Amino acid sequence: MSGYFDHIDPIQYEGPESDNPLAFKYYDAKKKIMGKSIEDHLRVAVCYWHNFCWDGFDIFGAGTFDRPWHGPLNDQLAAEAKLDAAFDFFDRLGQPFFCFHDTDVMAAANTPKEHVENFAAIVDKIESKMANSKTNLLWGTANMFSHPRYMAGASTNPNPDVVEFCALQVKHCLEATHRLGGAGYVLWGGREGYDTILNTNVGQEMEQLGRFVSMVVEHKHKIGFKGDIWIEPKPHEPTKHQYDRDVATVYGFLKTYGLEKEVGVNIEPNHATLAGHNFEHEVEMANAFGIFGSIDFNRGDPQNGWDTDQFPNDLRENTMALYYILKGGGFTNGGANFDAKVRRQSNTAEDLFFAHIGGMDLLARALMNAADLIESEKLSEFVSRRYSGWKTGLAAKMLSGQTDLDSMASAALEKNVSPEPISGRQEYLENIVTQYTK
Ligand code: XLS
Ligand code: NI
Ligand code: NI
Repeated sequence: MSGYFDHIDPIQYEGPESDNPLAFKYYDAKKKIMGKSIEDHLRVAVCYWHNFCWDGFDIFGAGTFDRPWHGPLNDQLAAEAKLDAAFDFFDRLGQPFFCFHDTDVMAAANTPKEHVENFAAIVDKIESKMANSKTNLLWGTANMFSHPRYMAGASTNPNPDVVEFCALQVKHCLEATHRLGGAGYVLWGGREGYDTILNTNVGQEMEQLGRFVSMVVEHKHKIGFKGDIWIEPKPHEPTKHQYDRDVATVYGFLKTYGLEKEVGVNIEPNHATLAGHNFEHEVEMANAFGIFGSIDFNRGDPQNGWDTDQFPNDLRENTMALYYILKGGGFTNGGANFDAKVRRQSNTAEDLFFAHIGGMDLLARALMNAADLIESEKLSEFVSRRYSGWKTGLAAKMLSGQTDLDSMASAALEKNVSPEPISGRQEYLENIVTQYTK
């Protein structure tokens, strides 16, 4: 037991009138919204990496956090101390899930054999921790971007030996996720891409990626893992051009390799921003393609162009996102992972709690707004009226493939009118969102 969080009592719901910064004001876990509890809607997960692994370093300066489990040794004892601290935090915050990368939880390893042994040793410990905690596993993932061996790519590396190492990591991490009852498994391809076309065979790399993800899916079925597999899109950073650019690009990739029924997406709002999209665009694209899976909730900073991974605090943006998430049916296996991190100057135990309490309160509030918007049917009625012309006649025939260009052209000639432009009513609709953002 680290003792690091001892002075912080378990976080309780106290309601919007509370002035206690260490209490929930909106996240009332059991409160029912559209027939389902807030906890079951949001399926909040705490991520291991930013909270318990990152020590506050940035490229200009050393770590600032001085957590007791960040000793000089990255060995099994340090991994166990970190695990104690993580579960102590989970139990005090009371969120239902956590997420991890293999290398977040284990003692450092260099050789394949060491990797397998060190990972297995900590998975045993995680399993016993989970047996005494209410925290479940939302998803696991293999870190195939930090170690120097991955500098030229993970499964898209020109060197097949590196891809074998990837296979080893993913096999063990997927099996551990299965054993720990994880709801999903994530593949984020931070190094799956290239920095310069001059040294890269893009076609070859795409073939590698396609076959690799297919092997992951095959292995999932082989071991009987019933959870989902999700790719997390991101356009760049750390690699200049990343193959999993955005939801639409991922869908194209999945279609190409016949994986669109097997793999979904884990959307991160700030990755959407980096790709030039807004958050709800990515959610609605995933809904449209039927590949919506999970969310890594965070925000970027409008004044800079990188992945700041900050906790969400924009009520309107998240009301919109939750609206489209609910509209698509909400989370099934996925959930709301906070792939978000406190700032480097927020170096105390309290700061970790303020961040998560703020994020959970914000999402609970956005969820209530989104549910009100859904129930009011104001947006959905407008949209369905706007497309109502497609239900009958030639328009319906076009969609079902029962007409052709000739017949459509003749129909236009027959009517012989230039269709009147119809207002898209953007301001009217934006005002509705403003009205429901409360
Ligand atoms: C990095 C990603 C990463 C994934 C998990 O930008 O968000 O943290 O969520 O590998
Ligand atoms: Ni990110
Ligand atoms: Ni992420």
